[in-house]
Amino acid sequence: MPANLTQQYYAAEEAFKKAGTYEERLAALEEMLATVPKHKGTEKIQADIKKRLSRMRKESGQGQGTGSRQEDPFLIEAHGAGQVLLLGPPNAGKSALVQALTNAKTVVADYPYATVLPVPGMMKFEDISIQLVDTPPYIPGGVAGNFLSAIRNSDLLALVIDLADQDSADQLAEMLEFLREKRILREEVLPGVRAFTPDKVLVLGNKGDLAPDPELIEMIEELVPGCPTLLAVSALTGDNLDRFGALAFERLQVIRVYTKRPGKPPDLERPFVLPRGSTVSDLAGSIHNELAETMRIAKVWGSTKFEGQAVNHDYVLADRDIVELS
Ligand SMILES: Nc1nc2c(ncn2[C@@H]2O[C@H](COP(=O)(O)OP(=O)(O)OP(=O)(O)O)[C@@H](O)[C@H]2O)c(=O)[nH]1
Ligand SMILES: [Mg+2]
Repeated sequence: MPANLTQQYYAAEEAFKKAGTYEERLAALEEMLATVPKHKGTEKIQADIKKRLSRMRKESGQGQGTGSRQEDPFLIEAHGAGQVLLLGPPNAGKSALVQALTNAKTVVADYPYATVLPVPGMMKFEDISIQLVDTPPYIPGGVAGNFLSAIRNSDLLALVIDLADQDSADQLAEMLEFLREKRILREEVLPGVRAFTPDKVLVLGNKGDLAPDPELIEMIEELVPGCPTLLAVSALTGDNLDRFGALAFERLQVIRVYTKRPGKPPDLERPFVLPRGSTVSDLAGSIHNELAETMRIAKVWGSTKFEGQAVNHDYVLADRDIVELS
C-alpha cells in the first residue's frame, strides 16, 4: 500500500536530517510522528519512528520512571494553569519581572549574565496561578541544547526586551528569526508538535519607566517583521504588570471550572483548569479517570440558558462555569 506521505512529513524528515543537536533530532522525530499519515500503508514507518524516539529518550534518560528528567535543571516541571517562559537578552529585566510577579527568589543584578539556570515562580491571576520561568540570557546565534527543550516544553513565550536599549527592536527581530529558524515559531502547529503559533508569543517591553519616547512601542511594531503583541511594562514601577497576567491567561486558552456536590454550595476556592473547548466528560476525566464513565447527570450554572440546566456529557464548558456531577 502506498504511504502517500505529506509535504509536512517531508519537511519534518528534512529537519531531522539537518538536525545538529539531540534536541533538534528529538523535535524533528516527534514532528515526523505527528505528521505521518495514520493508515495501514505507513504502519512500518510509524513503528520505526516510535522505536527511534524511545531509543533516543532512553539514551538521554528522559524515559518514564528514570527520574532524571526532574534532575535536568533546564526542564522545569509545569505547575498551575500554564507555563510561561521568559526569554530575552542579558540585562533586559527577566529576573526582575519574575521577582515582581511571583515569590521566586531570582537574582536581579546590574550586570549581564547574572542568571545561570532557569528559576520558576507562580504568578497569581484572579483565582488561579500561572507559572513563570526566569531563564539565563538569550545570546544571538543560539542557546545551549537543553535550553531549547525548556523553550519547547513551555506553553507560552514572553520575549523580554529593554525599552531603554536602542538595539531592542533589532534584538527582538533577531530572537524571532532564531525561533523561526529552529522551527519553534511557525504559522501552523499540529497536535503533538512542540512549537508555537504567533499567538503563543508575547513581547514584554520592560523598563517602560526609562523608555525615551512614548511612540517607541509603535516604532518597534513597525520595524520588527511579524511583531507579536507587545506590552510596555516596568518591573520597577509595576506598570502594566496586571495586564500581562490577563493577556497570558487569554493566550493560554484555558478555562476555569468550579465543581459542586448536589445540595452543596460550589467550591469556588479551587477551580479546575482545562483547555478551552473541554467538555463535561473532559472535566470528569480530569477529576477521576472512572468518573467520566460512571457519572450520569451533569448540571451547569453559567454558560447554559437556565441555571442548573442538565446537559449532555459532550457539552462544551465555558470559563467560570459551575458544574455538578452525579
Ligand atoms: N529602571 C528599571 N530598571 C530595571 C527594570 N527591570 C530591571 N531593571 C534593572 O535592570 C538590571 C537587570 O535586571 P535583571 O532582572 O537582572 O535582568 P535579566 O534580564 O534577568 O539579566 P540576565 O540574568 O543577565 O539575563 C538590574 O539592575 C535591574 O534593577 C525596570 O523595569 N526599570
Ligand atoms: Mg536574570
